[in-house]
Amino acid sequence: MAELTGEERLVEFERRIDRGEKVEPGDWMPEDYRRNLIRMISQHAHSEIVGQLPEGKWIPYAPGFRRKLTLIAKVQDEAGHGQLLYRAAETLGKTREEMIDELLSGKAKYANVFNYPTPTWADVGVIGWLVDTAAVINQTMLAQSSYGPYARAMKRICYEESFHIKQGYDSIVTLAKGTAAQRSMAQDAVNRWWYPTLMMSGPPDAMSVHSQQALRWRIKTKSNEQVRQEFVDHIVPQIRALGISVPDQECRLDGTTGHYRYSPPDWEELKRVISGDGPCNKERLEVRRKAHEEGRWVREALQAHQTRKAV
Ligand code: FAQ
Repeated sequence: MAELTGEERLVEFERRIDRGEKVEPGDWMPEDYRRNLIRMISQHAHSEIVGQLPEGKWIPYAPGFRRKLTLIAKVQDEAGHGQLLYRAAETLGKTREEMIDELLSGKAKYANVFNYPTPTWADVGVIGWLVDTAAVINQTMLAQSSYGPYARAMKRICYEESFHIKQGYDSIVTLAKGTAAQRSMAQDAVNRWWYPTLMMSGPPDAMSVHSQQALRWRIKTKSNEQVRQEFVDHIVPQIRALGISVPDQECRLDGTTGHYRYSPPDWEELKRVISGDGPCNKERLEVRRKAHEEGRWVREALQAHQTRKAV
């Protein structure tokens, strides 16, 4: 049978996508599809790894043994998600070492939200509740992605993240039902995390560089704005039910559309934070670099063991 031309391969590939088939690692795929996926999955992996830090710092100070255990388990889950995602990106031909080098050198991006400080215990609750909810809404969409290894990783990750939401929500409910000082701590954390969490879904569709191609090839199945709106519609009633206010005067249910309106975040701030100039970018990368150096002997020992086994 005659070899397919590049054009014919692309047509066949797009037909597969339209039929809802999954693309698997050995399959032919356009180079742009591969590049877009490596970019997105590796940034997602870095986000899980760096995402351990803002909450991880609270492990020694968690109020009580039960909260401490739950937080340790959550942070450990995020490390596992990072590993699953690096593995998914490796199936596309990029090595883990290359990806980690890009993170440590500051070249790679990771979720904006992990560059903000966590000065109080309420921040831990709000990350679990708001940030994990935004992450799960996005990841439930990504579980439908056309790339098989990514979609399957997302399914598993979403199961675990839904427990994270419960632990965060439980902490905030306790604060919201507590003393005036506790209630004010919860409100203050929601005030500080509201806009960074809205930014997690990415820039508005008109400013998004990659969405058009990602949607065409079902790398993502919803636009940034659709995902953000789903998050707002889901979370606003929850916030208000706890007696906490949404820090946006414009936030109200639009009777015509059935969706909550909200004021857009400052998109210049998003650009700054993801380009390395957020409140905690330097601190986060320094902690990662130190951890990487301290783990060097473990990697070397594993490598030596592998080499001995192979001889
Ligand atoms: N943060 O053209 P678009 C979690 C970048 S996991 C950082 O719209 P795209 C679990 C974007 O990469 C959270 N960078 O891009 C957890 C691109 O840069 P590039 C992470 C952002 O890809 C919870 C440029 O701006 N989740 O939280 C952001 O179509 C608690 C142009 O943007 C994922 O990574 C941002 N918010 O849409 C862990 C999910 N927004 O590559 C611990 C997978 C945009 O040109 C504790 N990723 N950028 O240099 C996605 O769904 C997408 O990549 C978006 C962006 C939606 C983030």
